[in-house]
Amino acid sequence: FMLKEIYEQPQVLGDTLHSMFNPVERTLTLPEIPFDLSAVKRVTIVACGTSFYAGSVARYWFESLARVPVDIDVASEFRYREPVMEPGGLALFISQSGETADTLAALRYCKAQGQHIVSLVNVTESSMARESDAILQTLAGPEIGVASTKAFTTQLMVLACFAVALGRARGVLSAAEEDRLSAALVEVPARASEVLNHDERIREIAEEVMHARDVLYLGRGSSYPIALEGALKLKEISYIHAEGYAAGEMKHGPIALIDEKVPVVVIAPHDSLFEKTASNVQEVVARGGKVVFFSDEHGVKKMGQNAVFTISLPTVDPFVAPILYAIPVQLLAYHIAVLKGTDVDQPRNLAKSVTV
Ligand code: F1P
Repeated sequence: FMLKEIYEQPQVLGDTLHSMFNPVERTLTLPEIPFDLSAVKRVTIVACGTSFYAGSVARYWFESLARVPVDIDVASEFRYREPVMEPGGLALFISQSGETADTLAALRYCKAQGQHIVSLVNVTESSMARESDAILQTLAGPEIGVASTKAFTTQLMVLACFAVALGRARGVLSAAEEDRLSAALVEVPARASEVLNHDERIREIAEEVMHARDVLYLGRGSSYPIALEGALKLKEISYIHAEGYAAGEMKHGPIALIDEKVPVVVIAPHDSLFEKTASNVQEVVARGGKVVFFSDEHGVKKMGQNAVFTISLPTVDPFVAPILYAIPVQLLAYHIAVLKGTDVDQPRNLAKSVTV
């Protein structure tokens, strides 16, 4: 199922986008939100696992495009730390299943704190959807593979549209900026198909990486949660130890782990943070780390010679890069797991939905 679901992504990303975006009039229409988005002073995002990383990307989008303060936490911490919340905030819960126990408990806590409750789910007949003031939905359909793939990228698509809508409602996005962002979103399904063309090359990279005991993933800005998600995917299905780090954190500790046996997967679209990430890559290379470099034409031209493996992904507006860069990290984990002979659809110790 996992590979099938990875390959469905261009289609379900298009379906999800078109449920919110009119390509002819180039306007974004969200499902009905029964409260005033323009009055929202704070957004709190709560989720678990891969859904938490989708929320972590959304934090960058909400802050930069809507200039709204954002809190984010994993539900298993949030629900027990009893956060202080001003009534009238927007609390956003992200869950493929809509049934994850910790996320549901966090939702109920936020409701008691007078928050407007919005859930982003794949399944609208779910507990979270029922208990929410507004529902955002991916059109990915139910996901069968335990490791989340199409749910993640479609969650990102919805969150990107929501960020634009929030920016517009708060009056911080100009019409020209909204046009640029919309154009970038419209391109995503076609660019996602192009990313899938790198599948065979990623399988070749997997043949090398599969022998590692530890793998590090690095990213900066909105690529940082993609690094975290890449590491999670690899752990979940191949049982190789992997960690994601903010690229700039390397020198604060993790760089001590680097030697010629450690593959370092770098998520580096050529955006405004690229040069900073590039200097982190040089630090890794200087210590013998084997860099797997996911970038685009510009990025590969500048830094590719430092990497052992490079993949040149389509050049896109940096806004939508996290949606596209999620796909090669899914494929890398998938191929490593298949080469190692693990059951990618039913990884040991994992349940699709954690309801207790
Ligand atoms: C959250 C989640 C999934 C993960 C695994 C366990 O589920 O952590 O991201 O792949 O299946 O549960 P959900 O709240 O998004 O349904």
